[in-house]
Amino acid sequence: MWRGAAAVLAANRTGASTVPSRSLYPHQWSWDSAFIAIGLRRLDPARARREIETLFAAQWADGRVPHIVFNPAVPLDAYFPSPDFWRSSHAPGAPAAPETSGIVQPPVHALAVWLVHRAAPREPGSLAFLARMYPKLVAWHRYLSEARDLGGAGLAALVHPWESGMDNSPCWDAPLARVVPAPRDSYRRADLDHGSAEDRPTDLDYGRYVRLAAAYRDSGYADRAERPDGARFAVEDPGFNALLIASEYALAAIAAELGEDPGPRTRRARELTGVLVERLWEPGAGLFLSRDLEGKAAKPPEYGAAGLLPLLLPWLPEGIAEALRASLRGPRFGLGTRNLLVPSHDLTSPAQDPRRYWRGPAWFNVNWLLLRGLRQHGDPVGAAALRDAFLRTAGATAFAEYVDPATGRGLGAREFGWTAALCLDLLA
Ligand code: 9WN
Repeated sequence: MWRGAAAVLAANRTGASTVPSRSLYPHQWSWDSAFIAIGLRRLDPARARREIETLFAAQWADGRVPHIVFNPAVPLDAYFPSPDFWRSSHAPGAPAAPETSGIVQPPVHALAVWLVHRAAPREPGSLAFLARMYPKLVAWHRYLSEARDLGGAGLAALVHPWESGMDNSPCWDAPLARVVPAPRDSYRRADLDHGSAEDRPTDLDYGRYVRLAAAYRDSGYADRAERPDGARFAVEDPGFNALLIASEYALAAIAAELGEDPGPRTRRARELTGVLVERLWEPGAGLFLSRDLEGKAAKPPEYGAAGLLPLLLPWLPEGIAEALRASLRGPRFGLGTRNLLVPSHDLTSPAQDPRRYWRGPAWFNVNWLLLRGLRQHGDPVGAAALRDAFLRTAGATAFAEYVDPATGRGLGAREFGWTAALCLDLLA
């Protein structure tokens, strides 16, 4: 299995970075590269460092880290939306090269940087890597905490479903229902050249993704610009913000390693945890819920696996970690009863679909994060069982992009980057 996973990362390597999938995703993706680096640190720490530094070489002047860094050698029609859609090199503050998208993805990077360093702390180059990354990570977190504080309480808001990394989660159905889809003949879905239409988001979803991304682009990627009716989306996502907080703790550890005072970053992480709980915790459900900043809360609410991710945090107010662990095993997620792995969406929701992308299948990065959460909160037995199911399922599906959570049947792409990388991490 180790050799198989390493072979996937070798095959997906393109120059200084790694693609999620040769067929479906032939460029560099932001949170994919963070997870890929977490696995690569077990194999080749220098390559893990390079993976992250290549991504941050495309950071914008305002601190944002784009969700895609395009490889100029890949034909434009291999992936949609392509660089000619985003037109980043004409956008204020974006690098002149390479071309990138203008939206972001979950900020798992500081955590990845810290874990990469911890794997080989005495290796020549590792401390210098930390020192180079620290100000870039600080700028990235500042962008999220200032420009993206659209709700005014301190959490980062998302302006596009792709930013959650969980594109077509039912959590976005209500906020997306207000978005007027772009005409179907105004773009070409390259994803359907490689993926099966039943496993991917629908045409209606895509029309809305295109509308939102085009309106954001046309505003010059300005987060507070007025956008037309039918082209607005702003949500606070518990998964994205939990990763921001986990990364704040990692920044504190990096600061200490560099001889700086970690206090302000630790305080910020705890303060943000308080805001997360105050704004998004649903005690009745034992889960965190996303908040729609443009309209009323969906009724009934939709519970996604993102609402479990705060389990990753080292400090939570009393009772919350226990409630999250109970939710993992309860009727909504069925871990250890109905399911081998944690599904991406609530099993009791009518919107649940065990094969369609982020509406039910299990994803390996989410399961890896929850496994860390179980370890963190005193459940080594649960974590060991999840690790076992993770490795067996990834191995049996040729490192699938996602799987049916009950049967483990592989779905989406195979030889998927973060699936292979996170196997290496769990095997090490
Ligand atoms: C849009 C690359 C990315 C992941 C996301 C996943 C999917 C892209 C797409 O693939 O999104 O960013 O084209 O569907 O949803 O989490 O980072 O693997």
